[in-house]
Amino acid sequence: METLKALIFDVDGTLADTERDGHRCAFNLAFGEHGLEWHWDEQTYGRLLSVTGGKERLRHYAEQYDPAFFAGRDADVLIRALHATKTRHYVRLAGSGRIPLRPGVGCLIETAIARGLRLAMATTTTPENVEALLSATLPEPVRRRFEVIGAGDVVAAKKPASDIYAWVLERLDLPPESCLAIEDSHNGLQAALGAGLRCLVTRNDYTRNEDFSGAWRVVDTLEGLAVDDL
Ligand code: XBP
Ligand code: MG
Repeated sequence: METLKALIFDVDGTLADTERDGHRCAFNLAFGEHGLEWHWDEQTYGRLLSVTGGKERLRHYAEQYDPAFFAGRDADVLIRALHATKTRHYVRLAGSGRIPLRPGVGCLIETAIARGLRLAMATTTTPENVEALLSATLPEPVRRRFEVIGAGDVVAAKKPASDIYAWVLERLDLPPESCLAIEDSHNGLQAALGAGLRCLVTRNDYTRNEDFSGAWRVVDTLEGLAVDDL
């Protein structure tokens, strides 16, 4: 096995339970602000997570459950406006510090830095969201160590497509064999595997029963994980 040189972290569901406690709440606040009677409870949102990307998820929901929403209007404009409101709410929620890192995440990041590993992120979410979450949860000298952050629409095809990992690997200028991806979901795992990466999966309440075939290891928490074992 090649020497490990970098860790590439997914954000949502991996660093923190942002889906349930952040994105879902922000979507619901946006629905209220736009006068929509939509509401995504925890269970409904769990099902909607199979569609990655907030704009893509909104479009899917409207097409499936409220097709009249688009009648005679420009769907792209509507989705973009709704999503911009959602992002504003998410940034405020995440920025307030009420979404903590999952257990073991901060420690793993700090130990990785101490061992000289390079750090990056590969996520489907909007860049402002990453910035808000990191600012509220990690000290600035630690945040600075993430040298590549691949987020949102920098690639056309979101996870489970491997494009975002390919984008990050290219900027790290490293082959996939010398990196480890850390993901929480089936879609994220597929994206990492598609880019040739070894992938550690840290499951959460939303993803516990998903198919993680092909993962290097599957754990329920990053707590107690030794960098030397990666
Ligand atoms: C995360 C997502 C994101 C968030 C919403 O997937 O699917 O879409 O739910 O973010 P992953 P935006 O953890 O696999 O990267 O609304 O900013 O798109
Ligand atoms: Mg995720």
